[in-house]
Amino acid sequence: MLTCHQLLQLHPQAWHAATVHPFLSACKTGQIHDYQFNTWLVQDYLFVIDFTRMAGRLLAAAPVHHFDLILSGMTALRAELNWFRDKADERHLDLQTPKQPTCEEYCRFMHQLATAPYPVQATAFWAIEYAYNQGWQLPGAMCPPYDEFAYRWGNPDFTGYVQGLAQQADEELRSAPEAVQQQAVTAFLEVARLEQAFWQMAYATPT
Ligand code: HMH
Repeated sequence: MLTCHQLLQLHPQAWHAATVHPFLSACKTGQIHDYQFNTWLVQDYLFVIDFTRMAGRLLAAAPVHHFDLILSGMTALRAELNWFRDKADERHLDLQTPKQPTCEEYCRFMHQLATAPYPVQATAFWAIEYAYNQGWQLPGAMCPPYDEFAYRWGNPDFTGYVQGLAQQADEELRSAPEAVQQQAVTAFLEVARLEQAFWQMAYATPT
C-alpha cells in the first residue's frame, strides 16, 4: 500500500532537491537579486494559470466527497492569481512574458496528467502544493518583503489544506492497482524534478 508519506520516505533526496534551494535561502537572508526574484514571480504566475486549469481537471475526475477540498483550493487559487497580478504591478513587471522552457515543460506535464487515473492526478496535485508548503517554510523566518511570500504557502491554513490533499490522495492510492501506484511514484518524481528546475530558472541569464 502506497501513501504520500511513503513517497517522501522512499525518495528523500529527490524531495530535498525540490524543496531546498539557494533561491529560498537567498529570500530568507534578503540577498536574492531583484531580477532573480522577479523572474521567479512572473514565471510562477504563468505556472499558476496552468495549475488552476489542472485543478479544474482534477475536480472533473474526483469523487463527489473530494469536491469540498478541491473547490476550497480553487477559491484560494482565484485569490492567488489576483495577488500575483498585484505583486507584479507593485514591481512594474510585465506578465505578458513568454514562459521559460522549464515552465513550459512543467505546464505540459500538468496538462498530460489529465490522461492519468485520478489517484495519479490527486498524488501529483498534493506533491505540487506540498513542494511550496515545505519550500517556503523550511528556511525559517524570511526577510521582508519575502516574508509575505513565505506566509502565502507556509501559513497554517495552507498547511492544513495540503494535509487534506494528502489524505485524499492516500484514500485513492489505497485501492489503486499496482500499475497505477507505480504511475503515482513516477508522477511524484517528475514533480520533484520540475520543482528543482523551477527554482533554478531564476538564475537564468537576465534578458
Ligand atoms: C512551481 N509549484 C510551483 N509554483 C507554485 N505556485 C506551486 C507549486 C504551489 O501552488
